[in-house]
Amino acid sequence: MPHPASHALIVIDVQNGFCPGGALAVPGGAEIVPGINAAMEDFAHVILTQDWHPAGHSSFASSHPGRTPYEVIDLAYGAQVLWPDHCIQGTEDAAFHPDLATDRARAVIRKGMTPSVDSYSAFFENDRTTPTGLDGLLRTLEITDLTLVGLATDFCVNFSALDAARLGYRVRVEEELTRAIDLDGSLAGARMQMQAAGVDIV
Ligand code: VGL
Ligand code: ZN
Repeated sequence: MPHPASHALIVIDVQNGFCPGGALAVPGGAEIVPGINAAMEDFAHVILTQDWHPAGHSSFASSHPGRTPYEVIDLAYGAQVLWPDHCIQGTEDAAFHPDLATDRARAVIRKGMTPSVDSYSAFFENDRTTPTGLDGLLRTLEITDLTLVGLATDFCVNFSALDAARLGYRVRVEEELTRAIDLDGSLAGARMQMQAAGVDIV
């Protein structure tokens, strides 16, 4: 069923780096690609996000001597999980999954480009204040309703959904078209946070 033009599909980080074989592979990450391509047909507006880090990014464990991936450290803006080096600008790891129907996208929002700040959300960097520009794009297109799909449910999809709800959008997460990293219960935590924020998880 097609959605009205006020409704956009936001496809979060469906990149090689988050699919099996990638640097930060999410279990089953590639499985959601056909369903996302099919969902795109129902939307007038499709927007993709792309995790797009400079080499040596502060979210990489390799940038912090003595640290290993999945440790949590304190950065200037708060707690930060350290990740394996992933989605470095211009690499195959940062490219979209080859089967993703990227031709349908109106815009690609790149994030995580500030060397000292990570960015899970499609709207704001992890300092929760530096904008990516997505909110302005959606507002000028008079979009009020968002459906979120992609990777990973408990990080970039969750943070994007929470920011979208805070900004006043009606937000749906199509859980079948997401996959999670699930570190220490982060998926259950993400579901609770999204529900508390009024996000519709379907
Ligand atoms: C993501 C961890 C680090 C994500 C991106 O797309 O969920 N997670 N960078
Ligand atoms: Zn990242």
